[in-house]
Amino acid sequence: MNDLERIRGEVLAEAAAAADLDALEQVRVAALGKKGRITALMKTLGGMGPDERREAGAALNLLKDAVAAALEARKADLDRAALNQRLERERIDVTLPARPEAEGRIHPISQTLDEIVAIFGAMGFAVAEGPDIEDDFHNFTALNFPPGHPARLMHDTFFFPEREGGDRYLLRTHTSPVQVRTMLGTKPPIRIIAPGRTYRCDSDMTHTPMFHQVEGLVIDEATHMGHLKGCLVEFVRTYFEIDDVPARFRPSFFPFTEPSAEMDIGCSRKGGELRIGAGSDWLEILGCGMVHPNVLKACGIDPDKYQGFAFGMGIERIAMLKYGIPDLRTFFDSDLRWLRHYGFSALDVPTLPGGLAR
Ligand code: 2U9
Repeated sequence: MNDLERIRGEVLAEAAAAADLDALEQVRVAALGKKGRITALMKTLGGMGPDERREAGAALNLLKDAVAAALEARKADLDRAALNQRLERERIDVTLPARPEAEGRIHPISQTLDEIVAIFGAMGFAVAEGPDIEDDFHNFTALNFPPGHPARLMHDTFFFPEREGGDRYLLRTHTSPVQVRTMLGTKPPIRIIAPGRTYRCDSDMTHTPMFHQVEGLVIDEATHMGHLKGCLVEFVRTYFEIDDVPARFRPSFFPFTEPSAEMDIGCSRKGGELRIGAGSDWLEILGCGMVHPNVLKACGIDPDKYQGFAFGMGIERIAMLKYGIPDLRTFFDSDLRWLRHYGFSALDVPTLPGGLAR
């Protein structure tokens, strides 16, 4: 018994003295490893009679547990100390002013997104986010895509392998699941925009497998199509910084809105150059509509009491239009010369009073 007490004292002292994780591991191996001193004592139990073994076994188990707990506690101390040391070493002063001469540029997608957030933020919209990896319910079923509906196929979905039980995760094909999650978790009134990455298995001159969307959702007891029109006309005028840009709404179809529309803005294509504003041509800019009652129901909202509108647009597309970027695929090339040309200064944060883009 005295031997066990002595071993316990020695191992605990060695653990306390271990200066780092490697030294502590050596203490553990010497005590509890395959050839450790406590393991060796455990092996002697086999040669004992039943009574002696019961008594010695219990004592050895106590010793083993005490040593394991002491090693664990010391490891937690050393881990904490290592982390503190690292935090101290990697400390940066985030209050230091940014260096204007810094060469980094803000990517046009980030800039456009910040502009969109500034515009809708001023109208009282909050930003909502959700996971890129989604399930069938949030990406399709809740949005009134019936099983087997052709619109599901049109989304060119990236699916993950089937799980036990038959269902499979997918990469969201639009940011709409964010609005579904918001409606399931919040009581109206709701006024959000949902910007983020979306994925479709499509790649050519005008499509990339990952692209960015921003969608919006307003739900309350009184919002109607007049509000949708006013909100979106205000958005395009502020975004393109043209006060009198003409706008028109054409009937369209989406499973999740009824009625649905596409919004065009006026432009001119004279001389092969696209100019947004008054002219004889139209340019499609976004899709929108009143949220379908089936969608409200699927998201736990009473369609007899609440209604509202939704809209969606591609961020690359509206960035290309505003900044004259001709080729969609260059957004994802990580070409520094392109970024120096089309990128924005880190200090030019877009605000409505300060101006959106300089
Ligand atoms: C909920 C209810 C309704 C979002 C909407 C569109 C119209 C639309 C496309 C524009 C170009 C996607 O990037 S794009 O290809 N989107 O036209 N999106 S209404 O409607 C919703 C979303 C969520 C719960």
